[in-house]
Amino acid sequence: MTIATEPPNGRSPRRKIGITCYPTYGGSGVVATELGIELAARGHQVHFITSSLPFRLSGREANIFFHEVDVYHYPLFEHPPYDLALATRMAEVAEFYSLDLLHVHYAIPHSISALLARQMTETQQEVARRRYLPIITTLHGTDITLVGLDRSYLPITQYGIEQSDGVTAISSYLRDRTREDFNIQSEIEVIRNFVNCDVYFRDPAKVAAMRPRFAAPASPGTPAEKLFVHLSNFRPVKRILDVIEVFARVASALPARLMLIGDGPDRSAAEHLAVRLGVAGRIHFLGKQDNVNELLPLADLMLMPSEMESFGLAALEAMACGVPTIGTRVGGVAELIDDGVNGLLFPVGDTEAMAAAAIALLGDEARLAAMAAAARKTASDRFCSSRIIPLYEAFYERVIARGQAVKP
Ligand code: GMT
Repeated sequence: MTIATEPPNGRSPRRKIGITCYPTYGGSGVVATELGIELAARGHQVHFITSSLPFRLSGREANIFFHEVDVYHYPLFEHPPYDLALATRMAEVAEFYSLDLLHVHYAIPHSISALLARQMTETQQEVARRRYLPIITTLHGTDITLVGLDRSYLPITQYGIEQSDGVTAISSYLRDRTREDFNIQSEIEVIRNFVNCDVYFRDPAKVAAMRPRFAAPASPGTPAEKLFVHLSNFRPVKRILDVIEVFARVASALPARLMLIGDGPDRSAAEHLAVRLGVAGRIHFLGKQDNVNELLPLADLMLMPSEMESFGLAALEAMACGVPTIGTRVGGVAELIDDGVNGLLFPVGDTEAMAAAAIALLGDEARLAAMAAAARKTASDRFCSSRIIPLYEAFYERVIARGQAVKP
C-alpha cells in the first residue's frame, strides 16, 4: 500500500495516478490530458498509459510520465489485441511505480483493460506483492450514447461500469442516461468538464494583433468582418454541414469569416458544401491545432450545432475566452449554456433560426457584449479547473479509502 505524503498546505495528499485515454483529438482525451496536467501542477505524480503521447502534452512536463502501449502485431492476428497490451502495461506501471489508482477515460475498452490490470495486480504469483488497485472510469459521451449502446458492446460496457471502483460522468444528463440505458444502480459522481481560466481568456491586445489575419478590420466605408469559429473532430455527430449552412446564410447578410478548427471524417463533405454555397473563400480550414486558446478569443461567436453533446467542452473553452456559443438544445449542453444569457440554443438542424439569431446578435453590440461577459463569467464561476480539480482529488481519496478496505 502506498502511504500518501501530506502536503504542508492541507490540500489533498499527493498521489500516484495512472491515466488512460484516447490520445488523439477528441474531448475525452483533452479532458484526461488537462486533468493530468492540473494534477501534476498540484504535486501529484501522473502516469499516462496510452497508445501515443496525448496531443496536448510535450512529454517534458514535471511530474508527468508517459508509458507507450506497444501492440505486438503477429500475422495471425486479424485485429491485434490492443486491450490486452494495455492491461499488461497498466499492471506493469502500477507495480513499478506503486500507483494509487488507475483513472480511465471513455469506457470502451479502457475500463475493461483496467479491470484486467486490477485482477492481475491482486492475484500476482508472488503473494507479498499482491494488492488491490482501485480503478475509476470517467464516462464522456458516445461511450454511453452511441458505442456502448451497440448490442456488441452493451453488456461489456455495463460490466465495466459496474465493476469500476468509482465512476464519474461529465454531466447530470450523462449520469442519468447511463443509469437508465445500462440499468446502473451504483453511484455515479457528476464531475463536469473544466477549463483553465488562466490559459483560456481574451487578451484584447493579442486579439487586436492576430484577428486581422482571419477577418478584415473596419476600413473607411466598410464594416469589420465578423468572425465565427467551430472546433471539433468533424464526426457526423458534430453536424459540420450545419455549421457551413449557418455560416453561408450569415455571410449572405453581412461580411463574415469562419475559422474551422479540427479535422475528421466530414471535412471533405464540408469543403464540398462550402464550394457549392459559394463561401469556401470565406472559410479558414485550419485543421488540427494545438493552442486553441490563442484562436478561440479571436472570434465573435462559436457554432456548435451538434446532434448530441453530453456536455460540450468546445463551447466551454470558447466561453472562457468570452465567446458565446450558438448551439443545440441536446444532452448536457443546457448544464453549461443558459439560453439567451450566455449563449443561444436551438433545435437540431434548425440552421435558419441559428443564422437569423446570429445575424440579430451581431447587429446588437450591447447584447453581444453582455452575452460574451456572461459566457466568461459562467466559465470562471463554475467550470474553472481550480474548482473542478479538487472534486476529482476528493473523489480519488474516497475511492482509494474504499480500495484500502479490500485485502487481496
Ligand atoms: O465525441 C464523443 O462522444 C467522445 C468524446 C470525445 O472523446 O471526444 O466527447 C465527449 O466528451 C467531451 C469531454 O468530456 C464532451 O465535452 C463532449 O460533449 C462529448 N461528446 C459527445 O457527447 C458527442
